[in-house]
Amino acid sequence: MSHYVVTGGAGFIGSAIVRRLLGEGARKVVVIDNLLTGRESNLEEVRASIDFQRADIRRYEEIAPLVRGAAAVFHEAAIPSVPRSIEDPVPSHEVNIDGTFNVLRAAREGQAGRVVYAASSSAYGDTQVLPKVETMAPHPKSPYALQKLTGEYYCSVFSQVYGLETVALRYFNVYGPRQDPSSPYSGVLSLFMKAILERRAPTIFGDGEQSRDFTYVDDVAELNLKAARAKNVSGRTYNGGNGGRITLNEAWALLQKLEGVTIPAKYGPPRPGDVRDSQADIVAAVRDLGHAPRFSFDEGMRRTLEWYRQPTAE
Ligand code: UD2
Repeated sequence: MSHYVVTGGAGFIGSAIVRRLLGEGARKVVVIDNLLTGRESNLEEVRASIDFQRADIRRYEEIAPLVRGAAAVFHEAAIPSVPRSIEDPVPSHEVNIDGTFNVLRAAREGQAGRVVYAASSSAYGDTQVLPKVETMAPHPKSPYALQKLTGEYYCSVFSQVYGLETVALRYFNVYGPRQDPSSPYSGVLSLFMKAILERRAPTIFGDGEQSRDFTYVDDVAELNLKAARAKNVSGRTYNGGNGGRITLNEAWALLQKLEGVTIPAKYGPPRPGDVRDSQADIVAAVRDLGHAPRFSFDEGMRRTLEWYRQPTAE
């Protein structure tokens, strides 16, 4: 029986893909995760339905037998974060570039069906024009952005020269339940959620007028499944965003409104490697993959806040 593989399947986005696959009736889902940032608790309610393998994508021999013959591989395992990659570039280089190469090699040698790769909107860097379209030249501003872009190029080259089916999805600041707020490198909205529930001021780096196309995790999981099925897209890269644009000041204001509190944010210096504005043009993803994001920012934030409010969250 052919199976699905989700690398980083115990992580925030990977576990959402696992749940979506099972929801669609997938009978065998193999999760590859080294639990560096992933957590088994993210898979708690589906634990009995999956094959969890604690393995590291940096070690080809660990992952090759697991990937062999897969119907599709969703490659989510990564060390994210722009500032982490600046402060400590070696681990993210090894995981994001060497690890991605290993996954592609394992898929090719093991004759897997298709690799859907978690790329990043950071590849664009600062562009003159918004929204950002896939035809724009990339301008990575950090090791992380470059590493994720390199993965895209590897996907495209494996498609061209080896005939491996690949699709890269440039995620745009994904947020939602299960995003881990426990590290200074965590996604900003998870840090905002934790701060508001603890009635603390968050720190905003810069003036807070930088903007992001915050994309709800279930919309990204759905897009992954569509990308695994779409026809005539091999080797291509698509924006996996929502299409909107919210400033950090707006996001913090919304959380204060939802909680009925007034807590002015603290402001610190701008963060090195930061992109100023980010917004996805989703025309190509809608046309070729059937992308159809369902969650408005308000709705996604409400759902996410409810999740963080649970005593078992984190
Ligand atoms: C980048 C990518 C995103 C994804 C992510 C993975 C862009 C535009 N986006 O997200 O697609 O690949 O990397 O890590 O490149 N901030 C604060 N206070 C905090 C933490 C963050 O103000 O306590 C700011 C930060 O300076 C930035 C914004 O919030 O301007 C978003 O930061 P982030 O780390 O959540 O995500 P970002 O945009 O680096």
